[in-house]
Amino acid sequence: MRPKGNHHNFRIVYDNSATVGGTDAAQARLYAVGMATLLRTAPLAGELEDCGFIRLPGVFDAKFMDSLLLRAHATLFRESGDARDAVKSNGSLIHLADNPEYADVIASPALLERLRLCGATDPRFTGGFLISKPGGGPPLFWHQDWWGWDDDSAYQPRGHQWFAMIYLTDTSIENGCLRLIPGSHRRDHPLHHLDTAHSEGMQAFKDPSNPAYADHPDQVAVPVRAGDVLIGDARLIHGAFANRTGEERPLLTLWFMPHWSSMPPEMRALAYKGFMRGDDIPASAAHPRTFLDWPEPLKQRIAQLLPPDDGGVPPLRWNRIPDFARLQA
Ligand SMILES: O=C(O)CCC(=O)C(=O)O
Repeated sequence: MRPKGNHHNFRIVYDNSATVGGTDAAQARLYAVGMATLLRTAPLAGELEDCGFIRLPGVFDAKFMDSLLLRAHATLFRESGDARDAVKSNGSLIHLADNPEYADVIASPALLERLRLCGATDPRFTGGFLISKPGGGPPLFWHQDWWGWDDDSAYQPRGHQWFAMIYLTDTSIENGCLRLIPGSHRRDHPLHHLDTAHSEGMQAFKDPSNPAYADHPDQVAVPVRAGDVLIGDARLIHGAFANRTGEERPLLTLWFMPHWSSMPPEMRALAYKGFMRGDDIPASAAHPRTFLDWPEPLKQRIAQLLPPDDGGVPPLRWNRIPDFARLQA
């Protein structure tokens, strides 16, 4: 299957022959990508614009991945059961501003190089989370993460915010890999019209029968190997399968604005507000820590990626809901 609106030479393959465990996921198509794509820059940017995501294989080596996994298990050990229960659908939602031990991956030269290969002109880091689905954890609800839908540029091919997802173990449909709807960052899709995705009830998995947790015929499963990086457009509809194994499936999601200096100033102001934890994601403290609170030796490690406070411009309205009429049909 090729996503609609394909102007570029896609290297994406949906492997329909793969069988997957469990009846729920039996129809999921698997995503794979040709290695040759990595050798050419412009097609990567085009692929991201057209499809909404890219898998970059083998960015980090096994030793580094093992050290990240060790740190993630330690972070999860400190997280309370109640905090994890409150976001049962996500599995955990641990802000990295509270956990400076991930500074090296945020500022990793290998990651920065891949962002540039995907077309980033002036990438700035605005936040990140450890999202870990425990063994037996339910599916993650369908959602998109973009908050700047009030600006006209949100309806253009080029995305203003990307995720870099770094799964710390191999993933599969069995242990809760990512699933997504290719092209939904620009095209209207029925899943855009579901109830507010980031509500507390949705995060807590209050109503397991909500269609936001269910399989969808358009879904594509994106299993990865530990060390791969998934780059995606914040507007893309995505979720994750349930974890039907007994093991944690940890993920670091890092958020970047790839074109900071050419973003509309009002959008920069809102991105900066989010970076300062003025977003809509509940924090456990009244004044949550920010990356600017890190002591100098830690802050220095990520300094080149931090967004500047441009000041003086009122931010755009925080709006996670697209104007459906302006999405492509
Ligand atoms: O848990 C996952 O696999 C996906 C997490 C996610 O949707 C996100 O980080 O935005």
